[in-house]
Amino acid sequence: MIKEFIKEIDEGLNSDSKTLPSKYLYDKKGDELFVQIMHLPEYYVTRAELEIFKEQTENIINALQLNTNTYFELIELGAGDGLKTKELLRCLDQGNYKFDYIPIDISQNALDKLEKSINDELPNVSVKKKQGDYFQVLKSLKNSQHLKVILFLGSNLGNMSDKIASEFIYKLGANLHSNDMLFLGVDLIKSESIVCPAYNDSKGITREFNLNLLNRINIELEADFKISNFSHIPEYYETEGIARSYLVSSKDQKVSIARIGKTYNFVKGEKILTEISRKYNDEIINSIIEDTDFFIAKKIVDSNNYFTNYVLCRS
Ligand code: AVI
Repeated sequence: MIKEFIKEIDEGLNSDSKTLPSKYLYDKKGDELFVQIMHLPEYYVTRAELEIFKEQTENIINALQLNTNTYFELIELGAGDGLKTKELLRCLDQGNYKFDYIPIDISQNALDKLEKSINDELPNVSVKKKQGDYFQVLKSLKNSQHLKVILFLGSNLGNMSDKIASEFIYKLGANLHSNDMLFLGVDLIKSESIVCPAYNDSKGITREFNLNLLNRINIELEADFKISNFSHIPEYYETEGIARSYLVSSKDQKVSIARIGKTYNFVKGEKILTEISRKYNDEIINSIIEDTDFFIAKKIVDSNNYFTNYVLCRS
């Protein structure tokens, strides 16, 4: 794990346009800050998808073509706090659907917390948590011939480039059978006036979330980043539809990373790309799934037209 961290940080800081992989934003502190982000008034993303799960639960079940006679496995990639999923689980439970809920996550702690809260709130729902890498777990589940419905929510796809997203969806399809479903939640392209504040909130939580990456490198790789010498600067243009978060060096400076044994130079104004958050429309989703085994069967949109949950069917 640490070897990969070292390698990826070194590669990112050595490249002509510096980058740091966004997956490293999520250490313990980063996880806590992201929970705060999800509750921020400016961060509409979580609220918009929650509205779909709350207000259109029956619609979701119909769009997925679930019926009470056919057992299915409801598999969620990334455990999260389950707030949205619990709305669906409640409705499936009340409707006497036959299913197991299988959350997959790399974090055992996140899974344990989620399982406990579902057991408390929905004691009839069977939770079969699986810790590990998404694709390894899906591979192990492939042997069962039961219908599978995969949930990949929260516009997590948006943190991947379109090429990686396409490969990701292709790999999901390779681990499924014909007629299995992927319920994919994505943020839609919208104006700068709505997206920009979501990545630059007035309380500065997103700023802290981004800068925490440098803190993490300081602690885990014994680096000497001076946090006050970097600013959080997000950019988004509606014409392109991609929010990018940068850390920008406010002066010429050198940073040493002891665990790598190297020093890196930063010039004043130099940017480090730490995260992309892609926003979508039908055309982009269609081009992403073009070379995969999925087609769009249905889509559900929130009342503001901010967010879409696509029902993708495995052909
Ligand atoms: C997890 N992911 C979908 C969030 C997003 O909107 O890209 C992460 C995030 N970064 C800053 N704010 C939220």
